[in-house]
Amino acid sequence: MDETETRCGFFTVIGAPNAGKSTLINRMVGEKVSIVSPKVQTTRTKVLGIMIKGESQIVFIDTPGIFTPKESERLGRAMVQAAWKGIGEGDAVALIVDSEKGIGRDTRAIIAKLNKQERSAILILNKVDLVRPDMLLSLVDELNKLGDFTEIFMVSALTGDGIAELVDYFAAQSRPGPWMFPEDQVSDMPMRLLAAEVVREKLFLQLHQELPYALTVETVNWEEFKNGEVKIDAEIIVERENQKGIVLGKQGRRIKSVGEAARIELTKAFDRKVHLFLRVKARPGWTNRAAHYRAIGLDFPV
Ligand SMILES: Nc1nc2c(ncn2[C@@H]2O[C@H](COP(=O)(O)OP(=O)(O)OP(=O)(O)O)[C@@H](O)[C@H]2O)c(=O)[nH]1
Ligand SMILES: [Mg+2]
Repeated sequence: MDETETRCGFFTVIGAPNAGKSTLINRMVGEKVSIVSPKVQTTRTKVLGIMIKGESQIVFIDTPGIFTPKESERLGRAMVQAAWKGIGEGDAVALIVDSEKGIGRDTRAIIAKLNKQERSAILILNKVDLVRPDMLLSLVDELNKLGDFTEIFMVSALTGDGIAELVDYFAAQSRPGPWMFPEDQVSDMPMRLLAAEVVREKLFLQLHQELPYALTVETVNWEEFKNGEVKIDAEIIVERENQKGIVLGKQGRRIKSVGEAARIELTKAFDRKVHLFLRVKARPGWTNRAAHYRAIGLDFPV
């Protein structure tokens, strides 16, 4: 496309944990670029989702959910810091609110901080499939009293309701200028990191209580064969020896099931046969080691 006609916009998507930020971006981009789970704090780092609409290239910056981490929670602090940093990188901010959950403590704190920074935002009420319309209207009233919203949308990232209008809006808000990414690019995530993220998603889906938060996943080896197949070795790093058994499961059934689900998804994502090998390692205090933060694109120290 002729550069004089193109437009480009960067939009940072923020919100409380579990509001549906990643689901929404995946839905708009039309491909899974960011992992999703029913648990809070699934996204740990900034992830780009990129799409073309007409002459506009729209870049969404997915961010970790913003909450108030304890002083001792270093990973949590790094995640929240990455989210606020993401805000500085976009042309505009879109605040996602879970309309079923309403205005919780986290959303309230986010709006307060936006106000302090004198930053207006686009408000997106998500999960409208779960609430009655009259509830939505009172939620909008309440939110309008708290913050400065330039535009309000009501959508369901799950069903796709309201998404087309939202994408049109982002396209129209994009500014004249060259596209910043190749036309077919949907994400900025390197394949090695994507492999680790998909494994982590399956662990989030299959493990419970504190364990998902005690682990990280790293791709340690990536080998491509002449026939196009790829062999990926990934390590699941937990904090304590006694957590290894839970990740492995009885007779290794849990890790087998995680590996199988991840392999199926990666085969689709990479469009080639994937051989995935998972190992579990205990590394006490990994949340205090810089290398594990850099591996997923987080700053350290925080
Ligand atoms: N019913 C319904 N569920 C949704 C909708 N959007 C997202 N969800 C669900 O909400 C949960 C959280 O979705 P995510 O996309 O991981 O949320 P997130 O805001 O990225 O969460 P963090 O990365 O942890 O901050 C998942 O179980 C989604 O399936 C929606 O519009 N309707
Ligand atoms: Mg997310």
